[in-house]
Amino acid sequence: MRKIIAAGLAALASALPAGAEEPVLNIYNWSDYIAPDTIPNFEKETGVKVNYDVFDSNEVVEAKMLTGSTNYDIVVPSLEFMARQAQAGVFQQIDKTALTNYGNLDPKLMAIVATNDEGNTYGVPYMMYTIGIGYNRDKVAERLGTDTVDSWSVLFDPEQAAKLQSCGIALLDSPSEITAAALNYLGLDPTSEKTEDLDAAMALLAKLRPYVRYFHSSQYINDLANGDICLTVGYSGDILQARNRAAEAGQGVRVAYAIPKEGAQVGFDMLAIPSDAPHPENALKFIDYFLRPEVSAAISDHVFYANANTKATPLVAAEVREDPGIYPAPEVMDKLYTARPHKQRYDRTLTRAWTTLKTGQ
Ligand code: N2P
Repeated sequence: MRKIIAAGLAALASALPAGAEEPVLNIYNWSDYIAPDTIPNFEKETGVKVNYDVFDSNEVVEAKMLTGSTNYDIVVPSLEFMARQAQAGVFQQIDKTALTNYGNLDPKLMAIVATNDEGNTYGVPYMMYTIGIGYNRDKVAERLGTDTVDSWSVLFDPEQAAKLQSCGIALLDSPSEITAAALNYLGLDPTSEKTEDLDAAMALLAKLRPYVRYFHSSQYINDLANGDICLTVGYSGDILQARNRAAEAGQGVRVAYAIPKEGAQVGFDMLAIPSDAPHPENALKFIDYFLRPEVSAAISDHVFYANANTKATPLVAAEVREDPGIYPAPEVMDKLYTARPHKQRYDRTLTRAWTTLKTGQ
């Protein structure tokens, strides 16, 4: 039996044109980050079978990528993480000549991306996000006397955080992003790697720590939607998905998203192809498919994140395109900061400090 299968496979392999890839594509993307028909439509059109895995943390992806041999063809790290991994040789250069829709990308956003990926060499922007505050309007109003949050002080002022403890505060399990928010609140450079700045950020977070129910980077979507927590630091679109789920459930839970007035992080998640990807041609095929305006627009409509495709913008549903939490106004954009790739040594120190913060030891 095994021999027959082997012979069959050999016949199949020789039937494929020389150099052609088997029709398979292995994608590793963030959870809650794609439209339901994106993959099925691609499979139908190309005959390529997609294996789709998800994650919710850059740190987890980075550990895997640096170990190598992941078998993935497309991974979607955030830009500053992709940049670091690219320096370590993890990704191959994007063959832009294979991407007929590359010209749809917004030159202004591509210039911002290029500050961390010189020449836009290693990645194609998938979606843009901000990191802000998601909250339950009524539970916050009961405790703080207003149903509108506009400042990081709801967290970083221990008196306010203490009042919200009973209804549940969550934080992203993301050392880089939460520390940057703390640095920014303190008026320090959110990309600082100075020891004294990290100490100050950790001291601020330590004051908040007793009031935090959990650290997790995706669970808050359901918890906010169900009213099980009342405040989280999270990713823009995920919080807006929570708002949407809450509205659909019709139980009267009102969720809102705030980009606080002190500023917040803006970032890009990047489609990147590992150096050892088994199916790099199929990866490019998928990226080019994604760059079609209607494909990018359908994803934005579903996940509430902005894409970087100018031709897609008019196709995005008005309620999404006009939501300032998804496509921030220019004056808000001016207050946002981007992250930079960490140096190895800082990264180790940060990871240690983060573990200490979470476990209290
Ligand atoms: C998707 C989260 C993507 C934004 N759930 C964070 N990179």
